[in-house]
Amino acid sequence: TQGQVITCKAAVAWEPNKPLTIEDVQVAPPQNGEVRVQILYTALCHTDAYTWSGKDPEGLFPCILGHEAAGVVESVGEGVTEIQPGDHVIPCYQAECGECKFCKSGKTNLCGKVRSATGVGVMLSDHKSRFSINGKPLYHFMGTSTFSQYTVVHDVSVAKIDPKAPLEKVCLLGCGVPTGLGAVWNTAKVEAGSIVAIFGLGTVGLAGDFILTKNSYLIIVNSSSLVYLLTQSLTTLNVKVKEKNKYICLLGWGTSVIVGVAASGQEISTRPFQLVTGRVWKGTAFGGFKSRSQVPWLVDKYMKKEIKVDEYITHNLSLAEINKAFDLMHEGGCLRCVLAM
Ligand code: AHE
Ligand code: ZN
Ligand code: ZN
Repeated sequence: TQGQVITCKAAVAWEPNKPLTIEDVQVAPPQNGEVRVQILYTALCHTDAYTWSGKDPEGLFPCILGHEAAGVVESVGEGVTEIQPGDHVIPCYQAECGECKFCKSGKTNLCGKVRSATGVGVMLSDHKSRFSINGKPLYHFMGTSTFSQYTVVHDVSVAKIDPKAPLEKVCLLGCGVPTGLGAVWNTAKVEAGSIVAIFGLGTVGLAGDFILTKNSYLIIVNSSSLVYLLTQSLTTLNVKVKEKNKYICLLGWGTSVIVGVAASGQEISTRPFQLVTGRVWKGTAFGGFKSRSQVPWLVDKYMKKEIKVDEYITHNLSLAEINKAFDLMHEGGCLRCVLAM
């Protein structure tokens, strides 16, 4: 298949809120600096639902959604040196090129190399899509598009992992679990003995909860009721709830960390007094983890049983059942649903 167009199944989002349809799509060979990956397992995250809903200002249709997955490299384009066919990988929506001013700063996990292309649903080298149906292009999503049996990603957006790791589990290390862990470890830098409140107990919130209970006091806070809290993912919390968590920050150094997405036009605000008095208000993307260097490290931690992953998987379905998987997610009794491709 190397160098050839692959026809495979993918779930296509034709327009906002219209059920996804499983289609035969054509996946072009990887170009310079690109990798074609056979996706074996993908999970769903609320951000997929958010973009599907039409509320994402960067949302483009028709597209192939999906960004929390694991698979095996099928082929690589020219100039790709660090990844080979057969490597086990996790696609990463946050790239790490190691060379841009952001990567070199040592201050952030954000990378500037491919973001301008991934934000408009295309590949960097020629600003085109590698996906099509009978010649009609489909947009990429978050540089990952994992709701397809084959996808093409930038080489800077793919983490090579231990081939012994179970792909049907570690696919979760592509988004939700690292976001929760990293919000605590990297962004809030929670110290032993801290008092911490988590708003929302989806996969992201629970991932933070799990590591916090070891060394801190955890309060579970929600505006309405515990039932609501236990059935909502952090990503879906509205901006009013996101805003509220600053009010409980401790004077002097209390820190509020914002995670997840909000619809186009929605904003958060605060009285200057909150910041003048030393409260810190920040956010985190992918928990502050550098993707290519730290996702393999998270996989190793999972293999050593130092972090949990299996516990977040409440449902297993197939790609053909993807609309049902979205329904489950909205019903609330589901943390992560993993689809076998
Ligand atoms: N397109 C959205 C932005 C979406 C967003 O903020 N995404 C998060 C990850 S959500 C994972 O479930 C993120 O890390 N963003 C960093 C980045 O570079 O996109 C919008 O609102 O415009
Ligand atoms: Zn996500
Ligand atoms: Zn970079």
